[in-house]
Amino acid sequence: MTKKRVAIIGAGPSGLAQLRAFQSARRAGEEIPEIVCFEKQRNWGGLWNYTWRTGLDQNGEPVHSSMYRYLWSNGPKEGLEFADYSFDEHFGDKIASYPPRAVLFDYIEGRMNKADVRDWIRFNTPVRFVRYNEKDETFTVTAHNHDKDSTYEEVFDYVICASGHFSTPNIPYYDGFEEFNGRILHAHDFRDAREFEGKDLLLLGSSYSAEDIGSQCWKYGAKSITTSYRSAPMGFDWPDNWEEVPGLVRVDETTAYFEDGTSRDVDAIILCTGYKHFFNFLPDDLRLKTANRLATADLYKGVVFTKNPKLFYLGMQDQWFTFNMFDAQAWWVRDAIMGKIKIPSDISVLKADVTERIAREDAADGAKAAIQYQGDYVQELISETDYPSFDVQGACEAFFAWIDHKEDDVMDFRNKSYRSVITGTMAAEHHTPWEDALDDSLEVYLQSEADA
Ligand code: FAD
Ligand code: NA7
Repeated sequence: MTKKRVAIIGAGPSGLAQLRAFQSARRAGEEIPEIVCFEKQRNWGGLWNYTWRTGLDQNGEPVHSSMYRYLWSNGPKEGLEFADYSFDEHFGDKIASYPPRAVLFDYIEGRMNKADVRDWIRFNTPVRFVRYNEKDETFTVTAHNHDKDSTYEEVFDYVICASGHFSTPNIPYYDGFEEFNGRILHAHDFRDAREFEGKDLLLLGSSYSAEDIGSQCWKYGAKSITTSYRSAPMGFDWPDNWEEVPGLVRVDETTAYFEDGTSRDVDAIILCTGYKHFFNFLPDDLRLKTANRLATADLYKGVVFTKNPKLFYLGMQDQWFTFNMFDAQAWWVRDAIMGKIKIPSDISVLKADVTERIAREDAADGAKAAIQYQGDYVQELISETDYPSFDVQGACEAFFAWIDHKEDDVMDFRNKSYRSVITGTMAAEHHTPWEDALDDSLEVYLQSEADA
């Protein structure tokens, strides 16, 4: 019998979780399908693979990463730790709770190097299109090998889409944008806060990007930050030169005008207005169309595409939990593909599951209830596979404390420490408070108190 073939699209944290899931089954002596992972970038890590580029990459493809210099984890690392590869194992010593991007990239990479599956990935190879073949229930994947500059087709039995959903910017238009004298950019193209030193900045949005890019710019010397909210303010106790104002109405050459009748002169506008689930390589019958929410549309168990259960999506939810949720999903999808978990054949059962998840999310009120909702989801999936069980509730508690710490002081929460739910290790206190730590390199972050 020929081996089943599985295509994974993307080698970010979700796609890598999928590779690790299959590798762990193989290591346990199980017969696994043939795995091919297509990755458009030259390296793995997805958004965590930093690039200075914006716009188009060296191949003319849209740049994937939305991350920027000086980005530190926006939640405690104790909420995302891999259950099969602890921070202690990777770094050999305890580290602080909010590592910068390079440190988390190193951690992601460490687990994959140990799994030794890099040769399952075809780098520099975007998937151009996927077609479902009704006759033999297979998928034809068209990919572009940029090293050879050639496109080719291959046939697979299953497709797992792990291409991320924080890469294609949602870019609104406001009156006067074409007349504004300063720079207007989306968060996706933000790279270095130092560019805005001494400037008056307007940021649109009231979610993670507005909070974090505003904080970066504040830390690296912006003159003032104004954040404009559409629905509700973030409501933190901001530093003196940071103000939250209602929705933007229009701008002219130099000035932004808001719904409350106030105005501000600003030098640049950063649109922290979120991202689109964007899959231009998928036809209508295979393409997920969902809002950015915890209970996505059309995904049974949050991963199986109800309109074609041989197609899976990873990491398409809005995210409190990240790496460990991708693991929970990847182990579950592996077992579904390998026949250890049965996907109901009755589509009404799949749809009912989606409806129930949406209703339950709608009933969850506030951030802590949303965290609990997603924690319960992670728990649900891992209890159906052999993913190493861990104290998911403990991870929820770390997130609850994080929410409280942000309420207390949004410029100080990254100085807090949490206990690992995997090893029990209490995180180190970082040698330098976040506000004063201007060098975000791995080397400096990992220095001991004595060396710093
Ligand atoms: P991605 O990381 O987006 O990876 C998707 C991969 O698919 C990429 O490598 C991409 O090149 C590839 N790909 C896309 N299209 C194709 C194609 N057609 N063919 C082949 N390959 C393709 N999470 C945290 O836990 N902590 C944080 O501090 C944090 N900070 C964040 C900051 C920002 C600015 C953003 C945008 C997100 C942040 N996140 C954070 C959340 C982030 O979504 C996850 O950590 C994680 O990167 C998601 O992994 P993923 O694999 O699902 O998607
Ligand atoms: P989010 O969390 O999707 O938030 C997008 C924000 O942008 C949100 O506050 C929206 O307001 C606002 N928005 C969207 N459209 C508009 C328009 N047209 N005008 C004004 N404001 C608008 O995206 P983020 O980039 O902050 O975070 C994404 C990920 O990056 C996150 O998971 C982190 O890990 C990092 P709303 O509240 O909907 O009215």
